[in-house]
Amino acid sequence: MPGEYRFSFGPWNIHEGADPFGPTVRDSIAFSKKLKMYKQLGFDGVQFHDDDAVPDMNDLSPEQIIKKAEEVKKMLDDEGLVAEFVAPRVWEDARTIDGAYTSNDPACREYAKERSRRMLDITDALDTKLVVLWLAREGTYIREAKNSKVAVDRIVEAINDMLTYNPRVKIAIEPKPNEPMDQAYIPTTGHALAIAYLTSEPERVGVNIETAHTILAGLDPSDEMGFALAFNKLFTVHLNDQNGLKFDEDKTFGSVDIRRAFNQVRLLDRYDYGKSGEFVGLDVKAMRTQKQEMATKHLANSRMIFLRLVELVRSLDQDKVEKLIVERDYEELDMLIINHLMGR
Ligand code: GLO
Ligand code: MG
Repeated sequence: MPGEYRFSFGPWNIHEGADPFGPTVRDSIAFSKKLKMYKQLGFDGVQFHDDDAVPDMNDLSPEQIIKKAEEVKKMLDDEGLVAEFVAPRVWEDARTIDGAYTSNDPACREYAKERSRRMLDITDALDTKLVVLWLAREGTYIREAKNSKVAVDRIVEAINDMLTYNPRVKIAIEPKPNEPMDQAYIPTTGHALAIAYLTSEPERVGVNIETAHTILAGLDPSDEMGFALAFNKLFTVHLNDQNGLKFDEDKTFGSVDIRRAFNQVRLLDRYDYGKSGEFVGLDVKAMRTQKQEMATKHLANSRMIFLRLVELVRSLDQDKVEKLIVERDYEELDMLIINHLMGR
């Protein structure tokens, strides 16, 4: 039944609207106020960057960080929410300008590893067992700047360090082919899963597949998800949409290509995604034009579109689909799907 899915988003999905060409256009909303919006919008899970939970954590001792994170856990409990994952934000500090785990400077790499250990303390304090690794600056602007073989060795080494430091967590790598870098080292699901098998504990490393990132890589999101499912590695998802090859748009799920969204939901629903506790995670941004009081519609709408697509997936005449596949009449199958999506 639609409604059995649990949804999550990160506090950065309610944002002020700044882009590379213009300033903020909406007021900041305090984290505690954002938390109050989750249930109202139909969400149960909160995705965290480490410093969403513990701002200015670089200025705090490990003990202070844990204490602050425990306070945040209490805030979640009070709202009836749970933390879905924690991600180390290792792309804003001056020491990660040239990459975090793949920086050419050993002192900078050590900073990134140390910060990741603090992130893993926060993961325990928030009582989640999932880490997301978006490897934002692990890439180059020019090929000559780094050694791509060594970069992979270093990413594996950093992941091994995390696996050893906190044996309770699983790590979901979030591949993305570009932005902010010209070329990222882990651009696709295939790359992420190959990395998983180089680590010391492959069964603890999987992926977070983001719709827009797969499209930026010229791939199909549902096929990428199918690939990860075949390896039992789809630890979580970042659903959204993307209009072609341009900057990472993080549009409302299904708002560009409803059929592409239908196929993602169809696959997730068919393979019981969510039954082992996985969240339907969103990573969506409101349009910059949206006024303050209307700047959460992208979240409620993405969730609603997902649930309506679950209904469409389940009401599709599967016998007809099978028959057309046997007859190899894909023109008719095409029409069947289009008619179904058009409510005919
Ligand atoms: C950016 C990513 C980013 C991550 C988030 C969690 O393109 O999608 O939003 O998902 O920082 O690590
Ligand atoms: Mg994302």
